[in-house]
Amino acid sequence: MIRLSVIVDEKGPGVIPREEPGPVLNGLPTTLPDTDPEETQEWLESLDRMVEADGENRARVVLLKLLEHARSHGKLDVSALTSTDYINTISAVDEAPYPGDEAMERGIRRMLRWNAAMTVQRAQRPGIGVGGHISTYASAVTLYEVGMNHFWRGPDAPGGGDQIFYQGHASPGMYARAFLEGRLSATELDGFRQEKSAAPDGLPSYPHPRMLPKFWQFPTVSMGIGPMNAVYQASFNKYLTNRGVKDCSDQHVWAFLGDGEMDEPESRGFLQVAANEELDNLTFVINCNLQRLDGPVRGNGKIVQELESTFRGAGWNVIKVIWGSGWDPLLDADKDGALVDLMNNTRDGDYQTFKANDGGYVRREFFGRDPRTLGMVENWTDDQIWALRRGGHDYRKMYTAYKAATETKGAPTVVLACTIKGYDLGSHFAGRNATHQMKKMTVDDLKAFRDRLDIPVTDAQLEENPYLAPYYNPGPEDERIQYLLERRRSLGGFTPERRTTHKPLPKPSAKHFDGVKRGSGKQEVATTMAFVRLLKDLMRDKDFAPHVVPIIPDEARTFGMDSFFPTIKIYNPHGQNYTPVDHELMLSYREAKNGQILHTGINEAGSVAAFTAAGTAYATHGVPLVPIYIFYSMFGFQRTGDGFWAAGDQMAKGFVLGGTAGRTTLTGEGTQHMDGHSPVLAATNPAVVSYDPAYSYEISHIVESGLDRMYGPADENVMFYLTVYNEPIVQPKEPEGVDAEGIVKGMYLLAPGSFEGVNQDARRAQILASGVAVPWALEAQGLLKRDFGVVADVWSVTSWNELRRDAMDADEQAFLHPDQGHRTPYVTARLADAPGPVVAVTDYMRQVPDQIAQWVPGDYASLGADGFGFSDTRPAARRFFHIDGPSIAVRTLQQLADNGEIPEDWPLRAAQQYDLLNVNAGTSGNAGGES
Ligand SMILES: Cc1ncc(C[n+]2csc(CCOP(=O)(O)OP(=O)(O)O)c2C)c(N)n1
Ligand SMILES: [Mg+2]
Repeated sequence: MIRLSVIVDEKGPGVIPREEPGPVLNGLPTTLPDTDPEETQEWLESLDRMVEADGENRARVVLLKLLEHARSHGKLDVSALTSTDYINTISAVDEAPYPGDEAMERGIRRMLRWNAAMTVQRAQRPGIGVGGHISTYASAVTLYEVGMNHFWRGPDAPGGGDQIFYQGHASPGMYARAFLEGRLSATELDGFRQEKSAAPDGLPSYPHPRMLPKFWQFPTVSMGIGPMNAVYQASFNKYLTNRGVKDCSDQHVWAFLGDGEMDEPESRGFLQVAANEELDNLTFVINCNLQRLDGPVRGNGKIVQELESTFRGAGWNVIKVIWGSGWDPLLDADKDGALVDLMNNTRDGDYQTFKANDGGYVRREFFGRDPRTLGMVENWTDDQIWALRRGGHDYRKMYTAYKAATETKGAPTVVLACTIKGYDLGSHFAGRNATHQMKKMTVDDLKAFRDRLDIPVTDAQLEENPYLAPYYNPGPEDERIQYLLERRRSLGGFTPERRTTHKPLPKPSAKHFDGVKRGSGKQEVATTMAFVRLLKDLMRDKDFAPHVVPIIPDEARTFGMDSFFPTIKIYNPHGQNYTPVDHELMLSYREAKNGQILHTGINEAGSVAAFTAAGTAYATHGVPLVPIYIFYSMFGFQRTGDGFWAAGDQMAKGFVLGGTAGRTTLTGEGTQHMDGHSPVLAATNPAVVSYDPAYSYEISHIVESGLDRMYGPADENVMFYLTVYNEPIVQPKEPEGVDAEGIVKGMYLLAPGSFEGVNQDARRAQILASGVAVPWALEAQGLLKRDFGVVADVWSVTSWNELRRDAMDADEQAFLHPDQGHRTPYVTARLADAPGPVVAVTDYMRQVPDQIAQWVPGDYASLGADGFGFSDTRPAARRFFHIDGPSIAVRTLQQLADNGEIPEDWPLRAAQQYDLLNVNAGTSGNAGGES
């Protein structure tokens, strides 16, 4: 029987209970026409005879060969198997000759193993005890070293360097290598996980570019982010090549992942992207040590087989490296398939247990399960059996796999390499369930480890203090070190290494920022449209335009960006091989190989990954780019916050636009769409500078300042987040002499209250509002004056968060340098002379304006849309949350009444006058706007 499945269960090992022929899982579609049933029957019977005469195994081999042969015809259109036997994909006879000096490389691996383990061990010394991981790198050394010595191009390689996503918690291995390469000192290794207390020699626990910017390129340790970002990095490299921005055709993306990590939905979520785009510049290497943190990944099943099916099904090229060369003669002698059967039918949980025991156990519990396999090893000693290795510890097998991976055209490749977690660390570590978390070796562990690795360290040195067991670096004269340096030189330099030299970004000329400052005349235009208009104007700048990377997850029409389709076109590596249904229209759907728009589909996570690749191209490729990623604001930081966190770590630059923002603005969409908190979430990311602009001219100033901060002299690694709305309003012309500095810093006086028609001693108040709430504030200003003679000033607060950060910075300075005086925070200074109580309002939860509460002089009250959103009209929703014009007016009156400035019954009078508790009485807001 062809084993189509991957699960071992009690009904029959190696087969899931789907033996019955049927139309759905195992059978053929019943509609398949059989034009010659007699002939078909003859074929079936000849198969039956073969099973009888030559046995099941032989019949199976013939069938598989037949299938392979049929596929090689190309025209027969027979599907591939989704999984193959539990053996290496590339057989021993097809192995490539190993190009390296094996003894030399063995010596290097040993030093690396030792130094990586000692980096963690020493970090447990008394008084430090900062943790770390030993077993992961121990299992993966060979996977890395074959790449380091033979495949990975460094940054000086003629076609540019490869991009390698190192498995996060294998970082001690990368540090250990940099130590042998002379790039890191022993003092720096001793600063592992002590980034501040050991500064300037501290090393971050994991790959964090922001923390070690000249070393790490890609943050990976939040599981699932690495696989996502690697797919999009590879995709983006092709995009750059296809657009003619930079030729990346000699650059390969490698992602090192854990088998446990593959359980994250993100890890498998973009396999189809890689396959559809034929990313043959991408290789995943999955370290299948069969364990995750707590225990086995698939104790009852087989993770390698499961992953093989998943990847094959998605269209990847799969290379399994399960067994080391020691198994080759056994497999060669396995004429009746007994050994392969055994391999197929052994569960991962048992494989793990074998390697936590000894050779005798493996003989009994593995080979002993079938007399034929037991016979195969009858002349072997237990030690010989024990020396049989997993494929991921066999550098020749790994070399062959990588070679095949890099030579494959038209598809991405995954290498599934089997290893032992805690390999070579001794019986306390290898294959143990607790091994992931173990970070301390005993003196005996250390001695045995040293002996196995042949490291010249004495017993006395280890006994003196096991937590100060010395590193070992024989120095640059040593032939192994020379070999290692020569290998890296010939491959184009060290990796990982992060560089940031890039050409300057051509700044768009000032006139392109001016168009939207003229306002929209009588037309009502939402701020989203205003932004798109600005973008269009900026794209007229011929020098700047090619640097823009618009990223849209299937919302271009919502945001009015479909007008870009025919001009800058949607990127598709295959071009457009069909006639678009709307080809006769001006705004036709246009895909092109050199398209500029990254249209990611309904895929916010992939969009952030693409944003990250584009926003860090200044470093990864030396090309300054400006990604502009626009999404439904509810599906941004909430859905993909961890991706943005990684983008911040990777120091991405660019603009993110939260479209259809606000809790009451996206009229009628309901609670999963009504964003009342994205500014709060954005505020948690220190790399994000967020704004909530009200008008198009504010947007213009903010975007200009963003470009300047990112690519001007300050060269800040920041992402700008702008919330933009879909509610059409008249966009005012920029006021004469507008306070541009205030717009960028976070607030400016938009509409000073007028005393016309009231006395100079009229009661005063300040209304602070942002984004879509500014018109309600202006409405309240009118009501207060008309109905109560109160003169209120209205401020547009473009960024509550920037005001807060500025104030925190002032506090920090005062705290640290009390002798240098206390700088007044911007918000405090602006409101210092503003008379009357302050009322703040937004279309978000109160926490947004409450950010600045402690720095506002005088009384402060906030209104907000706390709780779940719901579907309704804008005026009803605003009245419900009590954030509309009349609500602001009443809250202001309450403040004044509390202060004894007006009669205490005025607020109630006002509430009655405005019918405040009647949701149907709300009038603040327009209808219309896309959603
Ligand atoms: C999103 C996320 N969840 C949990 C963790 C904590 N964590 C770190 S390593 C690890 C186990 C990793 O197992 P595997 O991927 O198989 O890697 P191995 O060490 O076995 O190579 C876990 C759960 C994390 N880093 N990221
Ligand atoms: Mg694992």
